[in-house]
Amino acid sequence: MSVVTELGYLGLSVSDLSAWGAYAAEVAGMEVVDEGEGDRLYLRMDLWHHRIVLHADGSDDLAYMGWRVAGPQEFAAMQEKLSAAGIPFTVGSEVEASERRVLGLLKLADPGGNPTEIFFGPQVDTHKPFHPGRPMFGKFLTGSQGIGHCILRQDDVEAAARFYELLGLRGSVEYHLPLPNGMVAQPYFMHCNDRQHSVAFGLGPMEKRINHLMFEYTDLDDLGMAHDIVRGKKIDVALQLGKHANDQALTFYCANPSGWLWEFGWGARHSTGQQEYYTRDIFGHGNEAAGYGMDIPL
Ligand code: MBD
Ligand code: FE
Repeated sequence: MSVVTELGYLGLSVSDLSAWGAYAAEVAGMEVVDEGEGDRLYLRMDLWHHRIVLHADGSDDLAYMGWRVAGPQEFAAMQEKLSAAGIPFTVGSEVEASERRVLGLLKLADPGGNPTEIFFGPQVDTHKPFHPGRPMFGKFLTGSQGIGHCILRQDDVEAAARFYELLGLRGSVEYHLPLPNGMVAQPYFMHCNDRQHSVAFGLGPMEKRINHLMFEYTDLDDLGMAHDIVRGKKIDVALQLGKHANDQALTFYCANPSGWLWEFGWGARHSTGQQEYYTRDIFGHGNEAAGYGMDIPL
C-alpha cells in the first residue's frame, strides 16, 4: 500500500514577484532564495531546498501542490494504484524532477482540476541552516507534518474525497455551519499524518483554485509578531485571531499579494483518528475584510 506522507511543496503563480518576496520574508518570516532564474523565487521554511516556489507567471493562484511518498517502492506502487483506479497521470522527466528538486514525480489533476504532483526524495540542504526573512523566536512547524494545509476548490466534494482517499488521506465533514441564507456549510477535512488536516474543501464556490494556505509557527510569540506586522502594514485581515474547533490552532487569516489568504497559526493539536464535527469555533475568528471567500460564521 502506497500512501502520501505529507503535503511537501507548493508552486504559486504570482504577478508581483517582488511584493511576494517582501511579504514572505518580512511578514511571514520565510527565507527567500533567488537563484537567478529571473522568473521565480524559492521560499524556505526549514532545511529543504524550498517548500514553496513563486512563479512569476501572473495568474495569482495555486500552480501545483506536491504530495510526498516515502521512497521509490511507494512511488512505483502509487503509479500502480492510480492506473488501477483509471486516474490519468504522467511520469515527470529527469528535467522536470530536477526542476522540482526531487528524485521523481508524477503529474496529475485532482477532481477539481487542481494540478497535483506526487513525488519522492526532496533535496534537503542540511548544510544550509534555515535563515528567517525577519527575526523569529522559533521555527516553522514542518517535519513529518509537511508545510501546512490548503483549502481547495472542488465542485464535486464526494469525488474529491474519493481521490484524496486513494492517495491515502482520511477524513470527512468536520463542521455544520449554518449560513445566513439558510444553507448549512459542511466543509470536509482530510489528514495523512499528525497534522490535523493537510487539505480541506467544500466551503462553496471559489474564484481561485485555493482559498488559503495555513502554516504554523512553533512559538506563540512568532504568531503574535506576525499579527503585529500585518496590522502595522494595514494588510486586510479576513478572519481575526481565533481558535478552530478541529485542530484547535490559534490562527488569523490575512491577504497575500495575490489577493487570496494565508492563515498564520500556532498550537494545533494532532489528528486524533476519530471523526467528530463541530458547529462553531472555540472563540474568535470574527469576520473582518470581506470578499476573500471566508465570509462564513465560524
Ligand atoms: C481551518 O483551518 C479552517 O481553515 C476552517 C475554515 C475551519 C477549521 C479549520
Ligand atoms: Fe485553514
